[in-house]
Amino acid sequence: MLTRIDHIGIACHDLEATVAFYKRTYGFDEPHYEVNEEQGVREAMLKINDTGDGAASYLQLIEPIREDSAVAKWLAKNGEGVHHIAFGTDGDVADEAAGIAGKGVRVLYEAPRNGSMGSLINFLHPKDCHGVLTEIVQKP
Ligand code: CMX
Ligand code: CO
Repeated sequence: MLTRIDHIGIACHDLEATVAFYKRTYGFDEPHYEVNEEQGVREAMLKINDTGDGAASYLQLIEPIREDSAVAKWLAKNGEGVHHIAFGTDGDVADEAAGIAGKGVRVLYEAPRNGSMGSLINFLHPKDCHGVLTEIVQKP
């Protein structure tokens, strides 16, 4: 079952400058930084709040580390802004994705891949989700 907004993914050109904006403007604490080579991004997870299922909600600021990454392509076309939303599941992300695929929505990966902070993730195609790139997240 989907139990929370795990994060909102925001694409940016300059991760440090964007983190500084969020800290200065809203008073966010220092984020968790991570590089996800497979996804081709460097990211900062800014915690918004803990959630009732024992996880939390974040802003995920993402900066491309490769020109051929999905985020670099998206930034070149759209400029900075909201790139995807991510729902958290309290169950197994593979089961969640299989259930959604059974409703005719394209799931992008055959098997879950590695996301932030040890999570397992998959994505749903934006063209099957009314224009929203949607990520499903299972916390470790
Ligand atoms: N939100 C909404 N629509 C999007 C989109 C997005 N983020 N990215 C692409 N699209 C739309 C495009 O506008 C385009 O629509 P039109 O045909 O109407 O112009 C269509 O989808 C195809 O887009 P494209 O630019 O040709 O890009 P690709 O098909 O090569 O890739 C996608 C699209 C979703 C398959 C690819 O971005 C992907 O694999 N995404 C999942 C991985 C990812 O985004 N990783 C970064 C985040 C990592 C993390 O969260 O940890
Ligand atoms: Co994400």
